[in-house]
Amino acid sequence: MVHWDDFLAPYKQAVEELKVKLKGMRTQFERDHIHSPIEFVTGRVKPVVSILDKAAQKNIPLDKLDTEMQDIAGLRMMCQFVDDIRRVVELLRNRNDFEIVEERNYISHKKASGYRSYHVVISYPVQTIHGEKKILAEIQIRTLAMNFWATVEHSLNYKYKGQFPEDIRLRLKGAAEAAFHLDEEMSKIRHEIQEAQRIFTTKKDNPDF
Ligand code: 0O2
Repeated sequence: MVHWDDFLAPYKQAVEELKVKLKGMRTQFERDHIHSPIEFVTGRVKPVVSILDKAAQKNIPLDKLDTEMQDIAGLRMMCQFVDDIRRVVELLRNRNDFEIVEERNYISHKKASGYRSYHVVISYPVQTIHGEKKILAEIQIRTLAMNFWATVEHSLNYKYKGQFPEDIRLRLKGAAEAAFHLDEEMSKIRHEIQEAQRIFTTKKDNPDF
């Protein structure tokens, strides 16, 4: 039997710590007045019902959750532009407070569902009163458009339990293509957008400017 409060405690601690660290990266870009490749960061610990569902679906024994379920601790880093994703991944690779154990590129290899995102699985050392415990966490890095699509698809998936009616399936496919197109268009006018954002930020910080 899993004692969920005890089992999830280091995951909760890891998510809280990683949220502070990853949000801190954005703050550093802002302080240096450089375009931040990170728009915002979220984090969550997978709810117990979702852990149980996924374990059943993937035949993961409950005593192997810590090694075989990589996204009990989950972080998301949202970017404005597709190119920013590469920069964020580089920044993660250069850190020495965790180890990257796996990377999955669902951007160059999008999933059949239309899902696009870059996943980095890390081994993160949590300091506890009983010593250090390394836990797995998954960081999903995606653009705002990818995130919008994934959030909507996730809700519909939950509603229809993966069995989408044909019209919804087709609309989601079309929406995934539209999100891809939006990312491409935004990339093309990236410099214009960033220039406008720089002027806006300077004006906000210094109204006399
Ligand atoms: P939740 O509610 O986000 O926690 P698999 O389940 O085999 O596809 P695996 O091996 O766990 O995937 O690793 P993967 O694909 O790197 O990560 C799974 C997570 O990625 C999912 O977690 C989602 O967050 C996201 N994801 C993967 N595929 C899709 C997709 O087609 N649509 C959406 N919206 N999200 C996706 P969970 O456990 O599904 O759910």
